[in-house]
Amino acid sequence: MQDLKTIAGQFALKGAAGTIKPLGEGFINDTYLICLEGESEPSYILQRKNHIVFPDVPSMMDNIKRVTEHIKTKVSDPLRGTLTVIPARDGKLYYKDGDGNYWAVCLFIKGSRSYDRADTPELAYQGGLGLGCFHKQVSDFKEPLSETIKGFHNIRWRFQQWDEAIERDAAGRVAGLSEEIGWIESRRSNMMAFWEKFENGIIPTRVTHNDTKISNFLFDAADGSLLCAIDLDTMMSSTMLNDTGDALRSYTNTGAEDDKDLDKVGMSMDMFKAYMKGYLSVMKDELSPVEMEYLAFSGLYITYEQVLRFLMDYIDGDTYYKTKYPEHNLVRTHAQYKLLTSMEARLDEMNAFIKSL
Ligand code: ADP
Ligand code: GN1
Ligand code: MG
Repeated sequence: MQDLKTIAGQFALKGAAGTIKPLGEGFINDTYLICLEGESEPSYILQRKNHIVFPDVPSMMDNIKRVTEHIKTKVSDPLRGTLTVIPARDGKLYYKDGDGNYWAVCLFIKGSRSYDRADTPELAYQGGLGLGCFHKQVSDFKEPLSETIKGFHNIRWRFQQWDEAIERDAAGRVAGLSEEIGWIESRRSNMMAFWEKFENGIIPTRVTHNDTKISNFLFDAADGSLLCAIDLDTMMSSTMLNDTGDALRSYTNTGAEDDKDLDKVGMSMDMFKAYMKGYLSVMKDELSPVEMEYLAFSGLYITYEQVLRFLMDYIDGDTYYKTKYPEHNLVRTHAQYKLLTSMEARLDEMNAFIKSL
């Protein structure tokens, strides 16, 4: 791999790159902070985009550029209200190095911070507001977006991958996982029934983010208020319920996504209420009755899908998600399953709260 300074030098930066340091805990891309020479504050974010996961990086960057330009026309501060893509010196939105790696740069949003978990209802409220604002900003974006990952939240496609993974049993782990596989199979028809409503057009198609965990939003470091949605690689056309679902999976969890202590994992109604208040304060009048009806269920859907994806990756021998230790994907599976059962137990309560709003 070329050295990072040479790679950064391919982009139209406002000076020479000084220090470049790794950042973050993302499971898919590699992220770095670029400080310009002589400066100690970062000015840019450099990312190596995982082109196995995202097979068409140029189209993905084109999605991001077009949607962020659209959002910029709607926010009071275009440099902090969304990402700003910095092109390469040849005008492309990415740079492909000699080893076939794809790189992209965006402006570092100064005075921002992100969180790994929501521990106050105020933060959950801001997060809900953030997703609501994002959905509203893109609601009149009518141009087609390319599908950056095939069937990303399409459970019909995920079941096809799942059946193939079980059949392949690449890591020889299937025999020891009958309980976990049962968790998936016992809910299969219920989850398919939901997705069929989207396939049949009963649930509408919108521009969606698809990776709305808390760390993919930036907040103002000074006052905690919402700035913008980031990590826009998975933006595609789908149902907004993917986004509320993934957000509920993330914001309402009282433990970590990969908590080994299952007693810590569960769904917090307080965070749920705060998140929904924030989200619906922007989106209430935009949603169709069927979207409203499935708002609470969306958390179950995406958490279920996440259990399936972590378990499937474990069955495949850990080829998709970055892992820190050999059983990591199985630990994630158990923690997300605990969260799922906790959500299931609170579904009626969640629905009642949404009605009350
Ligand atoms: P990954 O795909 O690895 O999850 P992200 O795009 O989510 O990468 O970035 C990882 C982290 O880097 C974010 O959670 C956030 O803390 C920080 N970050 C990313 N982009 C920016 C930006 N433009 N300005 C400031 N911080 C950023
Ligand atoms: C991945 O890239 P990152 O870390 O924001 C994954 C999400 C999962 C998430 C689980 C492209 O998100 O779908 O929900 O991990 N992104 C992709 O934490 O697969
Ligand atoms: Mg991220």
